[in-house]
Amino acid sequence: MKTSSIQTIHDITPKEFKNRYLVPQKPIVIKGLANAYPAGKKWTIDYIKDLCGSVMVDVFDNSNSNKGSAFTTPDLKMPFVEYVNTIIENKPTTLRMFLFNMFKCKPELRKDFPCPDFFKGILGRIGYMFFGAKDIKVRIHQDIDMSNVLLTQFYGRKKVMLIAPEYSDLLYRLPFNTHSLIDLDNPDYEKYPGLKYIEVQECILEHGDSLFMPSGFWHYITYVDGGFSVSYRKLAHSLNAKLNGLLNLVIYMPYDKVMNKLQGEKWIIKKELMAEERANLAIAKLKEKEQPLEFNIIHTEKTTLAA
Ligand SMILES: O=C(O)CCC(=O)C(=O)O
Repeated sequence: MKTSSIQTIHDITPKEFKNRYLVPQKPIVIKGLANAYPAGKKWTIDYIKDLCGSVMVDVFDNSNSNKGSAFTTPDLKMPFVEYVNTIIENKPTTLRMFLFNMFKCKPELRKDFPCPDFFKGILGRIGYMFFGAKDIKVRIHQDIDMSNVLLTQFYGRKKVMLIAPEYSDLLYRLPFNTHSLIDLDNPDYEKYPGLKYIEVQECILEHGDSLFMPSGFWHYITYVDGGFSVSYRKLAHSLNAKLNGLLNLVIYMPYDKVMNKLQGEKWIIKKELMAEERANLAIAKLKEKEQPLEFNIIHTEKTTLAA
């Protein structure tokens, strides 16, 4: 596994974003982007708590591993204020909130942080909030609709690890969904040898920073502190990714859900075996590519010695 840091910049124009990052599908951190908007100062955790405190929110339990399939049904419902207090007080919890549709709940928030110009598109009006306590991990996944994502941090720090979609087979992607069972914090190279070949790009987001996650990029997130962020989405740039997103939503995810219901653990084992086969094939292809090079070196050395 090779690791590098995601490039950081301080400013960006729509043209630069399109040419340097969106079209080549390259991740980038834009430092302090939110500070150019009223939300940069205004959206403290207490402000959000006071504004949305009485709203009943869906909460998901990370300890309910939901092995190999998407979290779709919340484990609990509670007043927002109750959940946010666990973050503010830094209390340990396995509960997190994701895909909280903030603008539906409080439309007045939109003017404080509208979708930045360079990221505008037909999905630009959908803003989701994500909340988590210190040390919460967001398991490695791709977003099911394969959209591009702009994730902006407003409170606390978050470590994000990204892996390009071309490594999906080597990451042991489970068929029919967008998850993998590998643990990037403790990569088990014996069980998952494909991990030796993947490249991870990482960053730590602090207050106001925005991360562009290109379409289909795998992400694994650790809440360094309790905190919250907001994401905007933009349709995938390539037709292929758009089509994959659509297939995930209308065919693969519903099929996976039905099979989970019908076969339970058996279905997961089948998917794991399929993931392993795909990874072994990808490893064999990589080795095949390396071989002619080794052969050439040995061959050249022998010819030189003979001369
Ligand atoms: O920050 C989080 O809690 C999760 C973010 C995420 O997975 C996403 O934006 O797709």
